[in-house]
This record gives sequence, C-alpha cells and structure tokens, in this order.
Amino acid sequence: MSGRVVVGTQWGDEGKGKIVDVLSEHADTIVRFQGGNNAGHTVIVNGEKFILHLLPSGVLHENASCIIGPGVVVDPFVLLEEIAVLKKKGMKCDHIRISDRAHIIMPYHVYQDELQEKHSGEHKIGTTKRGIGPCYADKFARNGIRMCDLRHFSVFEEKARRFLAEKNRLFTEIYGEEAMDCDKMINDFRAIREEIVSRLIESVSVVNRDLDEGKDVLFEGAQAAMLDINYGTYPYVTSSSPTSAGVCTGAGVAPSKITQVIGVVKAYSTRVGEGPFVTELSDAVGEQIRQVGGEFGATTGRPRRCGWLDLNVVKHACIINGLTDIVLTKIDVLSGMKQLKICVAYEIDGERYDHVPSSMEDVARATPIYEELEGWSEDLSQMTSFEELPLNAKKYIRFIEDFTGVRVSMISVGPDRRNNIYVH
Ligand code: 2SA
Ligand code: GDP
Ligand code: MG
Repeated sequence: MSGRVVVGTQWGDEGKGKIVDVLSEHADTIVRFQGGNNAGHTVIVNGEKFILHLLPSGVLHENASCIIGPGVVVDPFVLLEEIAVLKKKGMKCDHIRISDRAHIIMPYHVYQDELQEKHSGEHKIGTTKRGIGPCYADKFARNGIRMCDLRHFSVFEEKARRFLAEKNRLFTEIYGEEAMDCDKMINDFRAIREEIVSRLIESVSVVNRDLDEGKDVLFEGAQAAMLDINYGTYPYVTSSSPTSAGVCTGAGVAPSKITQVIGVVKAYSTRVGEGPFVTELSDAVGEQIRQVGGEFGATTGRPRRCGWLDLNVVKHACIINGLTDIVLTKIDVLSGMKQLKICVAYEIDGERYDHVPSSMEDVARATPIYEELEGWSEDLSQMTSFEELPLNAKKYIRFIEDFTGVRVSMISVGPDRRNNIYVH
C-alpha cells in the first residue's frame, strides 16, 4: 500500500504542480483533497505550459485515475473549461472523476467573495475572488449544495433558489449592490448538469479500495501550511486544511493509510495576498527574485511578494504535516547572489521565538533572526546529480536538512518535468 501526500510548506506556489506531475509518473490514482480553483499549478512538459486550477496536476498522465475529492470545492464551469483545454490538446480526459460529496461553488459564492473584498477596505484578505471562502462557510453552516444534488435536478433547483434568495438580500440590503438573476443561474446549471453528473463517483470506496489493493495513490495538496485555516496566519489564510491531516477529512482516508508525506519547500519565500510576511524583501533583491523566479500569480497574475527562506515557517510545516521528505524547488533562482540569508527564528519585543506565534499581530511585529550563507554563481538548471552542485549550494541544502531534521530527497532546478536532481 502506498498513500503518498504532497503538500506546500510555505504560502503556496512552491512548485507543487511540477512535483506532483513528476511523482505521478508511476501513480495509479491522484486525488485532490482541499481547496478549489484558487490554486494555480504550473506544469511544463517539453516547453508546453499547462496551468491547472481544479484538475489534479497528475492529470497529464492519462493512465492514472484523477479524482477531485470530497473536500474540494468545485466551480463546475471552470472545471469544464479546464477539461475542454486538455481535450483541445488531444487528451481524452476519461480518467477525470469528481466526488459526489464535493461542494459546488455557486455563482453567488464568487459574487459574494468579490463584494466582501470590495467592501472590506483595509481589512481585505486579498483572496483570489473565486468564491472559496463563501463556499466553505456555507458548507460548514450546512447551507451548501453538493455534487450529488445535481443527480436530481429538482433537489438542486430547490436549494439553489432558496439560497440565492437569501444571498440576494445580502447583496442588495447590506452591500447595496445588484441582485443575481436566479433563472439564468438555474439554466446555466441545467446546460452542464449531464456532463458533470457523468463524472461523479462515490470516491471514498474507490480510493480506499485502491489503497487496500496496494496501488500507488498520490494525494495532492493545494495552497500550503501558512494558508491553513487552523495553523496559518489567520485570518489571512484560505478556508481549508492544506495539510496532511486534510487528506483524512478531505479524501475520506484514515491516517494509518498515509505512508509518506512530502513537503515542497521553495528555496526562498513568496506570498500573494495580504497578511504578515516576516522575511519579505521590499527592495532590489526582492525584485530580482520576482523577475528571475517569475513570481506572478498563476491564477490571478498578481505579483507575488518575495523574501528570504523562513525556516521558522518550514519547521512549523514539518511539525503539523509530519513530513518524511522535503522536495526543494527553485534553488536555481538563487544563482548569482553573493550572500544568502535564512531566517531561523523571530524576535518580538526583544524576545526570541523558535516557533510561529499564533497571533497575527505578533507575527506582524516580528523581525527575522538570520543566518548568512555564501552564494554561488553557477547555473544549476542543467545539473542532474547532487555531486555536481556547487559547494555553497550543497551547504544551503544541508543547512535546511540539519535545521528541520527532514531529508531533502529531491531538488528541482528548473520548471520542466526533466529538471530534477534525486538525492540518494
Ligand atoms: P482564497 O481565494 O480565499 O483561497 O484566498 C485566501 C488567501 O489564500 C491565498 N491563496 C493563494 N496563495 C498562493 N497561491 C495561490 N494560488 C494562485 C497561484 C494565486 C494567484 O498559484 O499563484 O494566482 O493569485 C493561492 N490561492 C489562494 C490568497 O492569496 C489569500 O491570501
Ligand atoms: P504551485 O502552486 O505550488 O504548483 O506553484 P506554481 O505553479 O503556482 O508556481 C511555481 C512556478 O515556478 C511555476 O511557474 C513553475 O513552472 C516554476 N517552477 C517550479 N519548479 C521550478 C524550479 O525548480 N525552478 C524554476 N526556475 N522554476 C520552477
Ligand atoms: Mg500556485
């Protein structure tokens, strides 16, 4: 039995999509377990770029089964668009399945997300405006609509009309904005219902049967530890659990079935959206990282905030995920920098913190305690073995291993599927 999990350890965009694509080569089943189309996962195969939002990043391997799990929130219109793009590129896409327990992101969730951000002024979260927060909020308030409701359109229609009537009061009376057209919404869903329903499965039995039969099942996380609803910089987080624990609730799989937890660590830090970021660089170095690393949102195109590697954050992620392995990405981006800094702890009001404080206000006041390391100038992107790496790059990697106590088992040195170094 092999239940492997891939998660982000920082604020997302560590390169999980690329890593999942590589690890999916031998996977039988790939499962997304949380988040929605807020995710932007870039996979590059022979120079061709795919940006996936809802589909698991293993989707390009058509011999594996790809499942959008119960914990995901699904905008069905976006999903069908993504499938259409892959079909245009010649894929059949028969391997894509959706859990019938997954919640539907309704058009009113997207509108609500937009309005909440617009009317929050300085308190806005900087969401992707894809309706993620409102959809999860309705799920937990037990006002959600699930995929299985689409099987009986009258059930779906009754709920959709009732919930939109309530939302329209919010949109018009509280926000003073336009109401949404209910008939149009229902008709739009009627048009896509059949195609969606044909892909629905009861995924818990399928995924657990695959695990019990000894198949290789890969669970793909979106976003990352610092965006976790419980353990991130609340409220500047997403509304799901992008951690290994999220696999249990979001895929219906017991903790005992998880055999490996792979944390993707980017060699520096980025964040998109609002919220505290202790090692942020608002100077030329930050700009250099953004340009060389191509740090722009894969979903919204927003410039990502950039900074030095924060191992206080990565250690937090190691603990809450129980990481067995680290995959280090984008170390090639640091080539040419004379001096590199790694944050090992925070200082707040003269006191040292070796953990990430719970209060967002404390994190916002924290200053980083850095270790300085020498840089290297070589281009790493064509290197294929650990031995080939410059001594200072090796030292950078060993520093991460020693600090976290977790082995770095793979190093990504470029965006293409082939740009990897396996560490034995
Ligand atoms: P949301 O939309 O409710 O999940 O937003 C809440 C916070 O979560 C952050 N978030 C992300 N951070 C990094 N990458 C994400 N995916 C895209 C990408 C983002 C983009 O791959 O680049 O294109 O802008 C992602 N999704 C959510 C978000 O910025 C908020 O801070
Ligand atoms: P994800 O959300 O974690 O899947 O990451 P994104 O796809 O949003 O952002 C990662 C970006 O870095 C994408 O543009 C990838 O193509 C690119 N990328 C991934 N790994 C590497 C790497 O090792 N080196 C470089 N230079 N780029 C990488
Ligand atoms: Mg991304």
